[in-house]
Amino acid sequence: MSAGKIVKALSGYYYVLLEQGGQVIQCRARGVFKKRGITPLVGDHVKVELSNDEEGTVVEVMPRSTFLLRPPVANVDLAVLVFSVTEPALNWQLLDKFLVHVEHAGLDAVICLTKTDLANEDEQRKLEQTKHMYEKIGYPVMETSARAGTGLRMLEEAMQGGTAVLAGQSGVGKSSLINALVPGKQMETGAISMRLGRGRHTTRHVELIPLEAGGVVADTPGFSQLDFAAVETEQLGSCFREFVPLAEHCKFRGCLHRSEPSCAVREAAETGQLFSSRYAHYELFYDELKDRKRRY
Ligand SMILES: Nc1nc2c(ncn2[C@@H]2O[C@H](COP(=O)(O)OP(=O)(O)OP(=O)(O)O)[C@@H](O)[C@H]2O)c(=O)[nH]1
Ligand SMILES: [Mg+2]
Ligand SMILES: [Zn+2]
Repeated sequence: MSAGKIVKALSGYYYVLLEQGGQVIQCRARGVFKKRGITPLVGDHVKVELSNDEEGTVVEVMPRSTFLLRPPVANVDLAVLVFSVTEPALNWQLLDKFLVHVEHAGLDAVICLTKTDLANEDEQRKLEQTKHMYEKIGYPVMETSARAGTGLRMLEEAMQGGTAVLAGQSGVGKSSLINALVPGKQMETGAISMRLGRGRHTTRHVELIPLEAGGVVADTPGFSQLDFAAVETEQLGSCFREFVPLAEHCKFRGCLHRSEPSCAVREAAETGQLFSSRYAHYELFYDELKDRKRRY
């Protein structure tokens, strides 16, 4: 048996980078995983049984430090939430939803705004508002353009040394960022009109790519729909970073920050100490979670 790490998953195959020797082996996963409801993920540390020099079977998945199901990756330290300033338009509601997922999974996050070369005046204003708001909340915000080659070093610095994942809607420019960052790497990228016309996503697999500065980054398929699979209503407040210190002053422990008396979070929202969109999205997601529970 050999130890390795899954660096790519595609069409039912797992590509495992062996710890010893450094070659990549094409593997199937042992059938028993499916029965147990375990899906090996890119980033997983695994044990493989080799059939020959090029093929093997994943027989064991080692415990994970972190994992995300959307995009599907394990053992990631940093989520880079990629949002373009245009095509598709920057959407704070979706950004807050991504942040809930990432906080819930216990990952660090940075926000990467892309395609800054395309921003018109309105979009430039929105970009600046976004930067102001999310940096105040505590997330680094980077401005990049793969086309113009700007902001890339800062992004690389944020990712270097660990395992990062690029997450974001289809067409925001995740693969283009990788191509601009990693010499010699050419991920497939897709023109917007074609993709939307056919409803297709350009990247369809997750892949770990080594960075020159050290560390790895995962390119992932884009998505726009995201549900709160694993989040409980009681946990939602703690996924809004800036609510956490306020919540200590709520009268009731386990306060849900909706209609409880003496709720420090709601009071902060009412007096303008919280960004209004953040509290509005909290309410929206809360109702979505409640609704989901009712349907079961
Ligand atoms: N002008 C401009 N266009 C960009 C930039 N980055 C990406 N694009 C274009 O946006 C389109 C989508 O880019 P991709 O890199 O394929 O987007 P993606 O996020 O990887 O999309 P999926 O793989 O479907 O998730 C392509 O036509 C790119 O050329 C940028 O910084 N500026
Ligand atoms: Mg892509
Ligand atoms: Zn409260």
